[in-house]
This record gives sequence, C-alpha cells and structure tokens, in this order.
Amino acid sequence: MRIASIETVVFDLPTTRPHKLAMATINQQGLVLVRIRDEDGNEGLGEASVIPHYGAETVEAIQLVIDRYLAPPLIGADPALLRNVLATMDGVLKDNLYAKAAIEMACVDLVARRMGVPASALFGGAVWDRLPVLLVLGAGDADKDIAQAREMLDRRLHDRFLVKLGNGDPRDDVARAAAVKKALGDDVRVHADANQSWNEATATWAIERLEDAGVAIVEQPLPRADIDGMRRLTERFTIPIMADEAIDTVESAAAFARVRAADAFSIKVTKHGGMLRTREVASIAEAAGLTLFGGTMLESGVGTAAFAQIFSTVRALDWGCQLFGPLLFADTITVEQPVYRDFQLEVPAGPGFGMTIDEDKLAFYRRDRAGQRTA
Ligand code: MUC
Ligand code: MG
Repeated sequence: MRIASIETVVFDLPTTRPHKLAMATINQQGLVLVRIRDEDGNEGLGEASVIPHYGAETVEAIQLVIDRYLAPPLIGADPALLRNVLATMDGVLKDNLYAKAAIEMACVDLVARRMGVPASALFGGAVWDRLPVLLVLGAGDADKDIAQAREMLDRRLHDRFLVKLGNGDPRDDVARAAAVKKALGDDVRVHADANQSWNEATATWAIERLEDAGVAIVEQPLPRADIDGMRRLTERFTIPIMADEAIDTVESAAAFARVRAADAFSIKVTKHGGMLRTREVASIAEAAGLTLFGGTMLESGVGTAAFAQIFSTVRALDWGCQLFGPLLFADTITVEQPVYRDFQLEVPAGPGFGMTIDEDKLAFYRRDRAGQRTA
C-alpha cells in the first residue's frame, strides 16, 4: 500500500447558537479536512478543527504546512507504517501537531478501511462501544445554560455538563457555576473549565468555592506553563484538577505525571499530534494513576469518529468525553452521522472511522482553495 495523493480542504461549519469560551465566541468553526488516497483509489480521512485563539494554530497555516512541507515527502510512503509516517513529518518540521495529527488520522482510516476493521483495532482494540458525552454550556449566562441543560436531559442527549469560566470577574464565574450545579442537582455532574485564565491566588479562591458548590472537577485553572502552580493546587484540593492546554506533547504529559501536577488529563488527538501519541499520553496517565477525559476541539463527523475510536481504547476514561461538536453544528459534511443516544456517543463500528464525505455538502462549505499533491 502506497500513498498516492494527499489533499487538504479548509471548510467552515455554522453553529446552531453562539458558543462562548474564554478565548472566543464561536458562530462558525474552521476545520481542515485531509483526504489521502492510495494507488488503488482507496481513501482515508483526517480532520483538524481549530478553536480561535485557543493555541498557535490556524486552518490556513495547517493547510499550508501540509501542502508544502508534510505531504510531498509522504507520497509513495506506506501509510500502515504509522511510526515512519510520524518520523518523516518530524524530520521535516518540528511541532505543528494538528497538521501531523490530521495526516496520521487519514493514514489510520485508510489502513483500517483496507483491513475491514474499526480504527481502534490498530491500537489494541476497543474496551468501550459507547462513551458518556458531556455538553459544554456556552451561553455565558446561568439561566440560559440551565435551560439548555434541562432540554438536553429531557432529550436524553447529555446528563453531564461543563461550565466555561475565565471570561470576566471570577466572582461572576463562580456564581454562574454554582447556580448551574444547584439547579441541576446531585445526580448531574458539572465540570468547570477556566482555560488558563487565572493566576494561582485567584484559582485558589475560586476552586475552594467551586468545590463547596459541588462542582466535580476544575480544568486548566492556570496558564499552561505553570506546572508548579498546578502541582500545588492538585496537592491542596480534594476536588480533582485536570490539565488540558498544559499537556500537548507526550513529553509534557510525562512531565505533569512525574510530579503529579494534575489528577486528570483531557486528551485530544490534534493536540497531541495524532492517534498513536494520544494513546501514549493515555498510557502515561494510566500508569501514573491519573484519570482521563476525552476532549474535543469541536470536530465535525470525521474528527469526532476518529477521536471516539482512540477514546474507545482507553480504560481509564473516567470522565467520559465531550465530543459534542456535531451537535453544535447546524450542518455536516459527512454522509454518516455520529449517533448520540441515552446520554452516550456510540463508537462508530467502522471500517476505519466509518465516515464518508458528502461531496455536495463539502463543495458548499469549503473555502475557495484546495491544495493537492499527487504522485
Ligand atoms: C477545551 O478547553 O476543552 C472544548 C469544547 C469547548 O467548547 O471548548 C473546548 C476546549
Ligand atoms: Mg479544556
């Protein structure tokens, strides 16, 4: 099996409602689709979704990096040799984890499809066939967040929620999270994510109150580089502290696990630079006795299916996942849709990621330029 072509397409999907995070309010989401074909015309799909101002990535840069630097040396390579694919890309460019992840995903999908197995089979096999799925409440207003959560409980889509903090006065943040938790009651788990917005003094003040309010876990309270601060908060509080932005490379995850600077990790395929590396981060966490949360960067059907495949192999996925991207978007570019039922996302049974592209939809949502590399 040889890679014959690697194509990138930037597309934008509208959301059903504004989604408010500390770093941006999202009305439409930019994504990069990667399509890899072998010499027999078989296709594998990968996807990188970019949350504005979340990190260093942009969809335009991802497309350029793939088209100009990462794709050419991979033409003719065997997509089944995933470690060689990663080494080739690392030899050309450092970092650029989202771009590398999207290419590696497409290799995984291509190979698993050709083998007729779900992608999870390439990573030791699934231990879960469905994943509890949390919804991020992004209205930025307690009453609206509570109303949305109640609607989701009624529709049996989500029975756990996450309140986004860090977008204003910490007192308002804490009051909003506490109001949501109080309204939803003991049976409904509520997470909080500050997306690096606080310093240690503010975080200490806020986490104490979030713990009292019954919030289950606090995600990334401090800036990503503050490993010492995260360690002190983890030691100080009973409520678990989760690292998200702080752990991207396998090495950064190992550094956090080594000094126990978090109780839990949020894992994401694009953030870690691919499915193999996500599996490695998960193994580090499991070996260190940490718990795991299947994170999202707001993927569409392709990325959601890919993330779900790797999350399905993670036994310590104690916090479930937050793969709600397809439910946030008003439309889709795939023929098949991820299935959400009884508060869970069903892990697509494959082969590969189990997703194919709806060409008309992609033509409609793509930006005006597609890059192409052909042997
Ligand atoms: C994050 O920090 O987890 C994921 C979902 C969402 O709404 O924002 C994020 C990023
Ligand atoms: Mg987060």
